[in-house]
Amino acid sequence: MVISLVAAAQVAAAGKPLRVGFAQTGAESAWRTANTNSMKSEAEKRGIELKFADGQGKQENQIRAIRSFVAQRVDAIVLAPIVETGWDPVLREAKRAGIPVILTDRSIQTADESLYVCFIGSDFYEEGRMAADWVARAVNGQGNIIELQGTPGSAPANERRRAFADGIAKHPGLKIIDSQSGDFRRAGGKEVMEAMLKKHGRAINIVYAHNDDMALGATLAIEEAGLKPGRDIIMVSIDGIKEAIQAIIDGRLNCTVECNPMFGPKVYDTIERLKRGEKVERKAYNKDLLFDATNAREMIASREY
Ligand code: GZL
Repeated sequence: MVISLVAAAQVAAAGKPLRVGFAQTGAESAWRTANTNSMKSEAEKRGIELKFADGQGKQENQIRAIRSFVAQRVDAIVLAPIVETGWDPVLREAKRAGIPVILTDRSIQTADESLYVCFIGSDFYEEGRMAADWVARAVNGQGNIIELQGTPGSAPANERRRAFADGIAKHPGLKIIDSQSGDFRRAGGKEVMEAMLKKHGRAINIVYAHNDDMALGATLAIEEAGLKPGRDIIMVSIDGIKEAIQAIIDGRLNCTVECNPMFGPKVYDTIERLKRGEKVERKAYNKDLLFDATNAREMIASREY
């Protein structure tokens, strides 16, 4: 029986490891480190050839990496886009090369929905809403809030800001008196909090940080100012890293909303389904929990990141 060239190529390809290009945002936070580790360790476990590119916090580095993955003709491209806009030209190059693109962690704004196959990550708006509801209940709807924003232009910063503002709008006694970006970095959270304490002093009742690293950095500034984070100033953030849950147990943080980064398995399952010609969900949201003094002790032992 004569096997066609295409069939022979498919048979040959069937034996070769999957080759995946991953353009990661950077290494700005403990969350990001856990996310990178999940993608790398799961690829190793499955024998997937992962070509990893650290964007180092710059969109142009991620764009360069995607072009390199297209040139290497990988089987799939995974992108955790640092910001929401400016991706159409390079994603059109991947589309022309017939290479599927999967967005993980953060989404993009585009008029051409065909430029990526699906999004896998968390619902940032829901996280911001959960944080706002927790604050409203904790302080009976009264208090001045300092907001530490994530990376300007990023989906998590945009959505968590919008959701939190929508959430506290129902409580006229809650007011965001100042808001500035700490770029999701611990040092950024500390620096911004130092400036906010100088500017607003004891008028600050609550800190809402878009991620735990900035919140933990802010606690250092609050302590250096002779105040007790978690008591003199209520501390609420997002990510759910183990260090933040420990800070809740220690009374230095009050609440963190999970944003689970361990989605390597889900990403590779999706790619393997695509290679088998199966349809995949357009958006696959991770389930996010909330941690505070009522559950931090019982939950910390089971935390993976
Ligand atoms: C959220 C992710 C954010 C985290 C930060 O999915 O994009 O970026 O909340 C990380 O810790 O830096």
